[in-house]
Amino acid sequence: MIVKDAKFVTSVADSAKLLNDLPEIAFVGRSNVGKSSFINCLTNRNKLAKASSEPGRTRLINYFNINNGQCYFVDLPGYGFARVSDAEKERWSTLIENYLLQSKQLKNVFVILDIRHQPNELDRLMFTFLNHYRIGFTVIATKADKIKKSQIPKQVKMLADALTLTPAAIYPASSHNAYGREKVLARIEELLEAAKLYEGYTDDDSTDE
Ligand SMILES: Nc1nc2c(ncn2[C@@H]2O[C@H](COP(=O)(O)OP(=O)(O)OP(=O)(O)O)[C@@H](O)[C@H]2O)c(=O)[nH]1
Ligand SMILES: [Mg+2]
Repeated sequence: MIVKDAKFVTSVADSAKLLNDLPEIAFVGRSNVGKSSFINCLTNRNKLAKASSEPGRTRLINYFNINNGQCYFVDLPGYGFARVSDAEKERWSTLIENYLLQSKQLKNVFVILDIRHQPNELDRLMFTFLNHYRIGFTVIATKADKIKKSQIPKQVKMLADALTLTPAAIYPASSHNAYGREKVLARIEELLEAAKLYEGYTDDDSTDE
């Protein structure tokens, strides 16, 4: 996929107002792991999604229209941010959960992890949730610029072992130097194409009645 155009569309605080007119790729992960930065990296737009060194920056579901209708990238609030009230935590997790279960056009969830660290308890819960509801996902190991290039395969293997995945299923990346960007964009293209094929089988748009 070549991102030629990316536009913010809307922020949604209520799962009754989810969009459903384009295929969606959603970005989830721990608070401050780099979800919004990764969307900016993929779209090559510095300030499209609001990123911040303060955790808890993204508080709503943000939709970005990619290439004038090819798909939405959906930026979600992070999980596991300690310094918000229990009520706010509950609101965010309900919003994330409702989004993942109710969005009609969700094609794949990109789970963003920090390449330096083992998945934590909340990351594991997320994978259990996605597996349980059979929601397809892709693992992105970001902040790869924070380690030596020679260490990347070792860290990818560490994450793959922790998640019982094959290392090939994990995409190392960096939003700061765009490492891994092209492979992730190719993956998105593949997912969108596969979703189209699948729709071709399920939609009855045949002309011979
Ligand atoms: N070195 C490095 N820093 C990164 C990378 N990606 C994000 N960051 C930094 O990590 C911090 C958090 O980035 P965000 O993109 O706001 O993270 P987020 O996951 O959207 O955070 P919330 O919306 O609060 O959940 C910022 O200070 C970013 O500059 C990366 O690939 N490399
Ligand atoms: Mg964010």
